[in-house]
Amino acid sequence: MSFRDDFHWGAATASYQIEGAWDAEGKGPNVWDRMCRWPGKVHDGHTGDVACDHVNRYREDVELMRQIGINSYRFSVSWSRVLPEGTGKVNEAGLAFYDRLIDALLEANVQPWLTLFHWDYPLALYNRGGWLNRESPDWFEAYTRLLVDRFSDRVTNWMTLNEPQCFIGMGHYTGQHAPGCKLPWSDVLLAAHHALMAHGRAVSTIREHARNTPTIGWAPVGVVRYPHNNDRQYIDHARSLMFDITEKTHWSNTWYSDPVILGHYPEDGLRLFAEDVPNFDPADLKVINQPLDFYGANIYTGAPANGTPEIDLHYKRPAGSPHTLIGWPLEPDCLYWGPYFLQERYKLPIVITENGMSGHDWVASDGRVYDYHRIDLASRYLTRLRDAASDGVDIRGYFHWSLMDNFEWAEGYSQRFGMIHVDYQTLKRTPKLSAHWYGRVIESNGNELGV
Ligand code: GCO
Repeated sequence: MSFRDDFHWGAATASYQIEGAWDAEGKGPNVWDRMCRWPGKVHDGHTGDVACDHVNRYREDVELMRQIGINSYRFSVSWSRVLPEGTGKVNEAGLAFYDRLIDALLEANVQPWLTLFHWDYPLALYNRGGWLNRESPDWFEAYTRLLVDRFSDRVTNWMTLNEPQCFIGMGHYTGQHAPGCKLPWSDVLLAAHHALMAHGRAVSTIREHARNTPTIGWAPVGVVRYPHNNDRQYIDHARSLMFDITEKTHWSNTWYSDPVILGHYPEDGLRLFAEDVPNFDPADLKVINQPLDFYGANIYTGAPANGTPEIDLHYKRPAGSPHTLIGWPLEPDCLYWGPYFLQERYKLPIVITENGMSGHDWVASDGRVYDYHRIDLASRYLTRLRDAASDGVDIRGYFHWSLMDNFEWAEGYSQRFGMIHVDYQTLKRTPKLSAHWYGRVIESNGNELGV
């Protein structure tokens, strides 16, 4: 068995990380535009002002997608580009940009997969309380409606939120990401609750108003654990490390996905967070819990479980273990067991909405980019994903993060995640060896994964 014939072979990006044109043609500022201007917050004072200049170079980028041979492209819409104040006045020039992008994708036979929110929250709404405001789900619903009315004749694949664990946890608890808040747990959980309501309202809006039958999912992230061998006890240990909430953390899978898919917050989390859990109306859970068509999983790494309590959440690897430039350990098994456990718990088809690595990639003197590490990593991870598919996990697609090098949030441009190299001075694009390799993988529908 291999991947399905209709497998979605894709690459992913996000608006703030690639678009640039930060104040062009009526776009309003977002929380990242602001945070990049605070000294010390982003590596070397980098900003997304220009990024990959994708707003002006999208045609070239779509042409590169066509050349690589991907059939699906995951991107996000910049909320404040289409609604400069987050609500109310519509910026036609912003919508027109996404019209052009979507049309170019369809012309190139690349299916658009649209993420509604990948972290670039409108500053005007942040100034009204942001995710802490009980009205924030209404704002998100109105924004969703605008996109559905405009794009659902051509877009059928929708994702609501990207990684609530990050924009809530790192944005509102640790403060490393925009909007840069360090709030007490009670506020963090309230912001999370509103974001989950926004998700639910968006799903209902898409279902109700899309012109073509939509396929709807979301793209959370979370801890992935795998058994160190296939003994029942290790499998059970890995599952419990992946799903049980035993300490206060914003990385939990279940705190976010249980309400969304199972309709309730997890008991262990409720006990642990106790008085910090917001006093919400039980009817909120009905809003949050909407049927989904797939579970989008962003998976980069994981850790083993071998049944001994010391291999707990804070597993330390032996010295010298392989890891990527950003420091994430090479763990191909996470692309078998992550989807396996997620499907077992949530009973939804799985789409890998992100997977990839950052490396020390540069253009060699012969003009090529020799990113053998990325090829090796993707080959090993895809092999395990294919094993999962053969063993019956319903895997619908794989989106490599990222199509091209881009602005890696607090790390600025120091981390290159792309299959296409971007020279940030000239904005020249150079497909890396991995892009050529990925094209061959796609041609063989994942049967040829050799390096
Ligand atoms: C995330 C985001 C992406 C990142 C990528 C690499 O997972 O943090 O979805 O925007 O750039 O994951 O860190």
